[in-house]
Amino acid sequence: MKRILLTGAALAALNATPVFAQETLATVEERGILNCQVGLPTPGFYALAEDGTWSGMDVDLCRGVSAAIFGDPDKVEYQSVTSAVRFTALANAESDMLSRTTTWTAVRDTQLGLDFTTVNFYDGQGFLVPADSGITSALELDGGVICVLTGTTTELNLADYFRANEMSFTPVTNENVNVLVETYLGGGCDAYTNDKSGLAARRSAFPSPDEHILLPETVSKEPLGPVVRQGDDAWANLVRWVIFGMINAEELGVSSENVDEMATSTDPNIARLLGSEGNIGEGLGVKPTFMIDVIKMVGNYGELYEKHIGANTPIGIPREGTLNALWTEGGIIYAPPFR
Ligand SMILES: N[C@@H](CCC(=O)N[C@@H](CS)C(=O)NCC(=O)O)C(=O)O
Repeated sequence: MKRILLTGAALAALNATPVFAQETLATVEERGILNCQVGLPTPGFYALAEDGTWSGMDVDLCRGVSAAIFGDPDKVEYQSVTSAVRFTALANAESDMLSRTTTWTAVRDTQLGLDFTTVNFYDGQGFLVPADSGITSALELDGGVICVLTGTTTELNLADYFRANEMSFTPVTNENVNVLVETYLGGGCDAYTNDKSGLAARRSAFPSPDEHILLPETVSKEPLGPVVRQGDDAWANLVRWVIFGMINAEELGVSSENVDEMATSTDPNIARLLGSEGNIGEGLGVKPTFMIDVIKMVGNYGELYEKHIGANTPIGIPREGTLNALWTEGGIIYAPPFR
């Protein structure tokens, strides 16, 4: 009996390994829909409106891939799952890509059967506290109760940071970010910790955002980016080069506003990006002018940033002078060339 059970488990494990290698694009085209995994609705990154439409920085990467494949940014079905189950859901092929503030780490990249494509936002972990708590530094949180999301790098860094600083803490954990935020707002913990972008996003939806402050410390590196299943390099390339295309577009001054005029540009870098010269699309399984659709229908990297999370949005994450500025402006947003 035991042997039979073991055999069953082994078979289940075998079935879970990707039999989809090199077939994702064909599967998506045949289905006519891109299955894109996001998290529980989060302002700025993957926000859900009352009418059921999704929007945000990470959602626009799904839309960009959809535009590249279908010439339509909205052939996407969004799958909203918690951080704790995101990798299993992707590995089981419930989605074609995951685009939801996920940190690229060695273990995730090498031990889960997954592949990180690139980084679309450089972040770091911070702490949010009530302004009237009087706390001004994370080093004052010794002995505190900290709200932290299960299944995240946040959980691991929290333990590292307190241990490194010889401080103690009591974690309050939950898989559901909404439950955790309610706990924090109800006074159930002294601080809420997450990626700083995530804290800004959540705070923007608080009843009184001004009553909460972000402490100055950044306690980790959180390079966030989309993830695909390992074993389909062509698919990983497509996701990666759509994002590289959005970054190159910003660098070259090509936006959703001017892309039609730019399509006839004689600048060789622009001509290759927009497909009037060469055929980068061929190696990706899409048409030569795929980036025209992506930029026209979704936008360049800078447009996405300003629209969803920039200084003039309720999320209000400044870009200038940060890692997320273009490399030509002192940041590290840099894409390899289209050639
Ligand atoms: N970057 C971390 C955590 C990312 C994370 O989960 N971010 C926030 C952004 S607010 C979140 O709560 N997302 C909603 C969810 O968990 O579904 C990781 O990859 O483990």
